[in-house]
Amino acid sequence: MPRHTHTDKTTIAMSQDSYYLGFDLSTQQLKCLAIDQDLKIVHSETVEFEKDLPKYRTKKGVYIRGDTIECPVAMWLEALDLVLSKYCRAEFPLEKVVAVSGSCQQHGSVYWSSQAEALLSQLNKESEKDLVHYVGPAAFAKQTAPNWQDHSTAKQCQEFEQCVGGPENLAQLTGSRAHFRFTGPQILKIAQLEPETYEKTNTISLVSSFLTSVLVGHLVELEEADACGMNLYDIRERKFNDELLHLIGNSSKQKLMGAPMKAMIAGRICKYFTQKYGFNANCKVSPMTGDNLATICSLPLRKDDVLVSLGTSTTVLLVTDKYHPSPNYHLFIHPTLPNHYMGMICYCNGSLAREKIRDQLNKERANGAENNNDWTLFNQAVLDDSKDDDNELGVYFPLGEIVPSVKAVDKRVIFNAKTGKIEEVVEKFADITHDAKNIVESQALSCRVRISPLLSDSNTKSHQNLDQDTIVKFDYDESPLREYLNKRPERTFFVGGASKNDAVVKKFAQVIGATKGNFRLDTPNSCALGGCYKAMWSFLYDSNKITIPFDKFLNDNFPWHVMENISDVDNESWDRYNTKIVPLSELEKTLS
Ligand code: XUL
Repeated sequence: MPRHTHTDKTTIAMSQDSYYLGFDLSTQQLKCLAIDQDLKIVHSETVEFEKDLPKYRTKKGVYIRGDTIECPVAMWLEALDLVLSKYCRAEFPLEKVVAVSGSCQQHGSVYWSSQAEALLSQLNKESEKDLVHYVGPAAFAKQTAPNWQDHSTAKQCQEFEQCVGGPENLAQLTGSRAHFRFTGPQILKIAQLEPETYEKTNTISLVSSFLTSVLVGHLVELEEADACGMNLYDIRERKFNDELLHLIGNSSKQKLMGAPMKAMIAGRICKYFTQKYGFNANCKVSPMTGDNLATICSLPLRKDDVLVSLGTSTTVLLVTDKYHPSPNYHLFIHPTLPNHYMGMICYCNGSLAREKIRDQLNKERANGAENNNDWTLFNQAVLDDSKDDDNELGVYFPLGEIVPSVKAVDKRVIFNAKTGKIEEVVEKFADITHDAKNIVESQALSCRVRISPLLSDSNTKSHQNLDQDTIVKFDYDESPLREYLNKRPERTFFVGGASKNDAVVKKFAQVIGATKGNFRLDTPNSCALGGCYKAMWSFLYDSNKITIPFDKFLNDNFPWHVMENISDVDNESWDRYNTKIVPLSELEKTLS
């Protein structure tokens, strides 16, 4: 494991023309990205499952049967051959690839038969036929892998939570409460409903360890960070929880290969790939990880840095050394930084909720004229600080929300700015421009209060006129207001479609209040790129070419020119939102 050294900026002493590959095995496609030793993207190829492999008849990469959503495993094997043959067709020098890693959809599971090891071992000898020939149906006890979109495990989720005394206990143990898609409940469902399949299963992989196993030509253990997406791994103890394993069945521990892998390198790429595609026999495989985990590796994130992905929904990822789990979000072991975690908060209501207000505003102001996709009026309202709205707060959840866990609702209130108490619930504010400002503010404020317990003290002076002993409740956390007044991220990075909207990111940046800057970047490749960086750092560290930890390595070598500095640190604005914390807590208490 890396030692934390404090050397100056590193320069990487490498022979010229070394390349690193990052796979991204996601729901709809397999991408493979190559970077050079300067971290520059030099090549990319993609296989789209529905379009390029139509014989599997998937819809957007999956089979849907009611609540059950699965992917054909053989399709992934064919996609791997296809994406690498595209590299060969493009005459990319795969012999110069020093290391590979990658990103895979999280939670999905692959059920190998007792013949799997023998069949995989053929990949160490032969390459005449295709992967699906060697690793054919006989290698699997089940030909499909449950997909993260599956929601057929309500019963098993209940059993998981009951087994350890409730959602809070499960979150304390495994970093998350039970979720339909999490692999433990998925495996339990198979053990209960398909006992023959479970019996025939010798080994269970996550999608990430499946791909690593194929690349090295033998079964490898789960990657530890991705194993935190199973509701089975005791994060503090760093081992599978025996009670939960017992709930699934006695042999579940053996099927999961005992314990996850902690090594940086899983092995060398096997002969199949060297003979068929010209990889170098020394090419190292660093364990693939989950896609969100790879995403945090794609940016130079250090402890107390936050990544806000503004898409249809909003996702917040952050790096922390505080193990503070909650049933409302997820904690995973960090894939490349020892003693650190990745926090992940998933909101349902993001862009769509903002678009709804934008459309209403446009309709009202334009007298029905069609200018619906135009953000001009909305953005003016968001940045208009002349409004008399310091005592207004609104939540806008056109879809049921995950954080807080409530049904679809819109609610607007007027509060007392001194006490924070809600004075009145109102149907409407003075006009709809207030909603534009309030929706962005409350979305950002929700992020701020949820990340707060995961951040270090920032030693900033803040609002003195508030009663700092007032107890504030968000989800399962109850603490004095004081706890929220001194916790600020160092840097916030904005990605995703809506991060292109200047007003939205500016407001989020003001409310979240990073102390060392706010950045934006356009990253269509983040998962695969995280895989490339993981491959590169793991290889260099493992072969003693560098001694610095991953975060320093990436900060020193990151292509910063791709990053836009969007706004400076704004202490005054941040301070203003302190008065809205108690009212938000009070407002959320009234929702169900
Ligand atoms: C995370 C999750 C999704 C999948 C998508 O918990 O379920 O982000 O990883 O690929």
